[in-house]
Amino acid sequence: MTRPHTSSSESPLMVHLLLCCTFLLALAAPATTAASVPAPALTPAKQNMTWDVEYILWSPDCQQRVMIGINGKFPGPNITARAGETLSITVNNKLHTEGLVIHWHGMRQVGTPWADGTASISQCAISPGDSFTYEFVADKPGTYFYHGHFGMQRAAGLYGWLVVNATAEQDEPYRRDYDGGELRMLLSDWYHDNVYAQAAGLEQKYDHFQWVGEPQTILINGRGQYDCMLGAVTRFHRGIDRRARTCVRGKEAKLCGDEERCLRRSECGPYCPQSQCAPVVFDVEPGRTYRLRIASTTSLSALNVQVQGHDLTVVEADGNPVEPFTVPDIDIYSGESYSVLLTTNHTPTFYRSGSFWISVGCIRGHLSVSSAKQRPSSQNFKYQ
Ligand SMILES: [Cu+2]
Repeated sequence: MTRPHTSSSESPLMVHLLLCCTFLLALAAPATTAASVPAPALTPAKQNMTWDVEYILWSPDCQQRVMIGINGKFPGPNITARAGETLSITVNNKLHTEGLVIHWHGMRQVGTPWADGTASISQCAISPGDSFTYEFVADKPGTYFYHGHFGMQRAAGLYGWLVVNATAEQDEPYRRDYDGGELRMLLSDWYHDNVYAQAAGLEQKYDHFQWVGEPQTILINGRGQYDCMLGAVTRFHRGIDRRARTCVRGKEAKLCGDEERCLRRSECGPYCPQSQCAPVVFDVEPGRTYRLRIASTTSLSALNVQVQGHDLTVVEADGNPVEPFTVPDIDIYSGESYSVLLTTNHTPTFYRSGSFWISVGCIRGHLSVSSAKQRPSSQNFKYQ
């Protein structure tokens, strides 16, 4: 494999990346560890699922749009399988006006090429009102995802995780190198123009290939905050604001539940944790190593991922173990996936009282002089 391009956090490139970034907060040492995925329990040899695929109204970046959801939600259900397990997924096309297929990105489909989910190649698209059952063996451990593979349905939100864990007999070489559990980041680019407008611009007979432009928001696990730039973090604007009780849920400000702590992202929010566009927070403990799975379902955007103050050791790429190597940040292109190990090796005080940002930004092919002179806004951060 090719070693990913890396860049110093002080470089002009990084300055520019920060300008188009979506940010995600990594917090330390609260009581809960809800975002950490525990070691999976043993699962039966076959999983059966039934999915209704339909249009939904959703606010992935706090702006409501029409999306394609599964069983009423976006992103689609997480699939976590054990290697060798059979997955049987019945897909009901409730889109009414368009065909549908679902592709299992990275699955080898040994003996089941008909289940690959590529329209007009391995199958005819599922007609509106019809159903189709995909059945295949998730045979190889690794970090994968699934997505719509008809028209631009993936860009409309039709995707989700497909993670295959190794069995006890299959020794992933890095299995014993992390003790903190798993964290997951499924990345995508989100455009406010709907996918039909995007497709029309690309395909129109005259003056074709008009691209919709840069995405309005980068989504992390299906969530982003439109038009929210990273700003100064002050004592009263920490990632989790325990004082605020009135939070943004969708377009409206509402009281969060008694058990909920509001989430704040710099000058945006605060958000109820249950909001569709609440910032993603990973609760971590100091002195542990986590396996962070990263995958990109973007339409076009190449992304750069950096965890403030933490190096990343790459151990898996596209379902294949790699010779571990450590980088300050990692580029990820559409369709790629990685596992990186992240060690929370700062002093425990940092994690108890402060927070670290994870930045996910678009990689661009040029720099302007003016932006290169600006300092990254993350320089304003203080741990308090
Ligand atoms: Cu794919």
